[in-house]
Amino acid sequence: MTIIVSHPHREKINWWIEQLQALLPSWTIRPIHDPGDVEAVTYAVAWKPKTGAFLPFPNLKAIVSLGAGIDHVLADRELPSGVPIIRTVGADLTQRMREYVALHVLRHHRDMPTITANQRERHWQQLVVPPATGRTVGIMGLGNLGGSAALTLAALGFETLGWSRTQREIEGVTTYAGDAGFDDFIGNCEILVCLLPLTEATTGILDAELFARLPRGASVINAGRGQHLVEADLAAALDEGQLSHATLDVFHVEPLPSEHPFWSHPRITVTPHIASLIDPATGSRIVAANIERFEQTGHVDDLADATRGY
Ligand code: NDP
Ligand code: OXD
Repeated sequence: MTIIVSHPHREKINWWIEQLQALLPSWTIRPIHDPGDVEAVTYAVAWKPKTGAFLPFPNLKAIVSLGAGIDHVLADRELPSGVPIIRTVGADLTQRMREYVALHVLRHHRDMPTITANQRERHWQQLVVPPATGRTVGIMGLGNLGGSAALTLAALGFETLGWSRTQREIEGVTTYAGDAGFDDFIGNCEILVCLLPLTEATTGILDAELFARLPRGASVINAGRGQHLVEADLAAALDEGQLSHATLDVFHVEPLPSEHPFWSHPRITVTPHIASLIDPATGSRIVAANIERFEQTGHVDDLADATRGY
C-alpha cells in the first residue's frame, strides 16, 4: 500500500509527502525517485510527471492529478493505458477562479490599463464606459470553473455568454455549444475568458481567426492553458488594434522565460499561473479523501475521462 508523489520540484514532493502522510497514516508515501517496492505502489499523486514516469509500477489503481487539468498527465506518451485519472477540484479552487475572473473582467471593463498608464503620465482623463449591463462577456468552457465564473459575472450584471462542448443551462447566462453555436457566441464577446481544458480540439483555439471574429477592441483573458493561445497571433492582433488588451495566467513555457516579450508588452498583463492555486492544506485533504474513497469504492466524483481528454 504505497502512494508515490511526483512533482518537478523536490521540495514540493517532500511537502506533499508530509501532508498526505499525516492524513493517511496507514499508507506508505514515498517520492517517485525512491519508491521502494514498485509492486506495492497503487496510487501516484502527480503534477507534470516525466514521460514514462509510471512505467515501473505495474499495480497502479489510479493517478491523482494535483490540479483540475489532466493534460499534464496525458502528455506522457508512455502513460499506462486504462489507469483512471482523478482530478483535484473543489470549492476552494472554484472560489479562487471566480475571484480571478471577476477581478480581470472588471479591470478590462473599466479600462484600468488605460487609467494606470494615464496615472504614470499624470494625465487626468475621465473615461466613460458602459455599465456592466451594457457589456458582453463570453466564457469558453462551462465546467466547474467556467460555469461558476459565468454565474459570478451574471450576478455582477454583465451580459454573460458561455460556450461548451455539450449544451449547458446556467441561470442568467446565454449558452451555446459546439461548432454549431460558436459563431453566434464569439461575435459578441467584448471580453473573452478562456477556461477550457487543453485537448486536441482546443489546442491553439485562441488564434488569429478567432481574434478576427471578436468585436474590434475586445480583450482576452486566458486562464486555461498556455497552449490554447497562438502567441504570435495575439501579439499581431494587439499591434493592429483588433484586440485592446490581454491578461494571461498560463504560458507555453512556465515559468515564463525572463526574455519573453510578453513580460514587457504594454497591453499584456502577465500573472504567474495563480488564477486558482489551491490552498495546499485543502488540496491535500481533497487528495487524501479521494484516494480513500477510491480505495473503498472504486469510484470518485472527480474522475476524469481520459478518452475525452478532460
Ligand atoms: P471541467 O472539465 O469541469 O470543464 C471543462 C469545460 O470545457 C466543460 O464545459 C466542457 O464542455 C468544455 N469543453 C471541453 N472541450 C471543449 C471543446 N472542444 N469545445 C467547447 N467546450 C469544451 O474543467 P474545469 O472547469 O475544472 O477546468 C478547466 C481548465 O481550467 C482545466 O482543464 C485547466 O486547464 C484550467 N485551470 C487553470 C487554473 C489556473 O490557475 N490558471 C486552475 C485550474 C484549472 P462540456 O460541459 O460539454 O463537457
Ligand atoms: C490546475 C491548475 O489544473 O492549477 O488545477 O492549472
